[in-house]
Amino acid sequence: MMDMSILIAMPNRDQQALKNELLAMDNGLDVRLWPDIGRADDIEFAVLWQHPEGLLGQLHRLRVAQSYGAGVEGILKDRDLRHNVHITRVCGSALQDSMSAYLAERIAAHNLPGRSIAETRVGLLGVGRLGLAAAQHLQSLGYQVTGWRRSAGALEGVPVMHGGEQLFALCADSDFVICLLPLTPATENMLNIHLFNHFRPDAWLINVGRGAHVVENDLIFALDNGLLRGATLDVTRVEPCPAQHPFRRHPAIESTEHTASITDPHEAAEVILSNYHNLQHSAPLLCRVDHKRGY
Ligand code: NDP
Ligand code: OXD
Repeated sequence: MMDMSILIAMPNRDQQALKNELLAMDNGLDVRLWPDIGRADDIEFAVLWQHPEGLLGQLHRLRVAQSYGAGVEGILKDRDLRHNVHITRVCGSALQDSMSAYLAERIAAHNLPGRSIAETRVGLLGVGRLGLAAAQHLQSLGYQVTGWRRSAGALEGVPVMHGGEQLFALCADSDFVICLLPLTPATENMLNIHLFNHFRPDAWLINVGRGAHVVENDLIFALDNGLLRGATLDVTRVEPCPAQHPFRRHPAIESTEHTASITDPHEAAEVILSNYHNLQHSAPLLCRVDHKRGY
């Protein structure tokens, strides 16, 4: 069997650290770091995060585009992505645990004095790998958690709702609304004035999905007009959020710098290596993404 090359193209992340992790697991790998991609036709597997424009168009033999994070919108929006390229992403306990801990911390920091944990209702939009783990963690701490998802199916141990009407009902009934959705055409701009109109005035929004889930002016209007109490934003449309942005000086907005859950290079390397071997053996890939669904 021919070995293939792995390209790491993530200009804003520590490419070398990931290469070191991969080589520590298998020192026979041919791992290339962007921009030194060598012969493009050797590359069948690419690890991408905010990858440079035009790169995918050069990789004619690419078979797997592996995101270095949980989100894949940066890969899917690339017009050079071919439909026969498998998309995979990082998933695992390090990513989940860090997200769950972040959410528990921010909820505790912003809960109302006198409201007990057992009385506190959390509405979690998106109960996939990260959302379900967070829901279970928050439940274990004693919070009342209800999830909201695309499909109608139930989830073991966590009550779930779905569909537009139920989304409004869930927000109307939640002290904290958390967005842990992937960014897709269906979820973009979903945190808008129509939704904020259904929030409780003392509700707190936590957005850890993507900045483009939020209609920014709608959020500011909603906060200024008492439709909700405040918001924690880990993600913004432009990152880092510019110093002059109105979110920066809004008294009811707390910002964190996309740090809710940061990919652990070791966990990422384990997924990448498994997928690299699975690809060679025509075995099912881990943490696959559906092109059409967008997540
Ligand atoms: P998953 O793909 O595992 O789960 C996605 C969830 O969102 C599923 O429950 C899915 O529903 C639901 N969903 C998708 N589309 C819709 C829709 N149109 N309406 C209702 N529900 C929908 O994703 P992960 O849990 O792994 O990650 C979620 C996102 O978290 C990532 O895409 C990324 O944007 C963000 N993230 C942020 C980080 C940070 O540090 N801020 C770190 C890591 C990720 P169903 O169950 O029915 O399929
Ligand atoms: C991710 C992220 O998608 O860090 O993993 O946002």
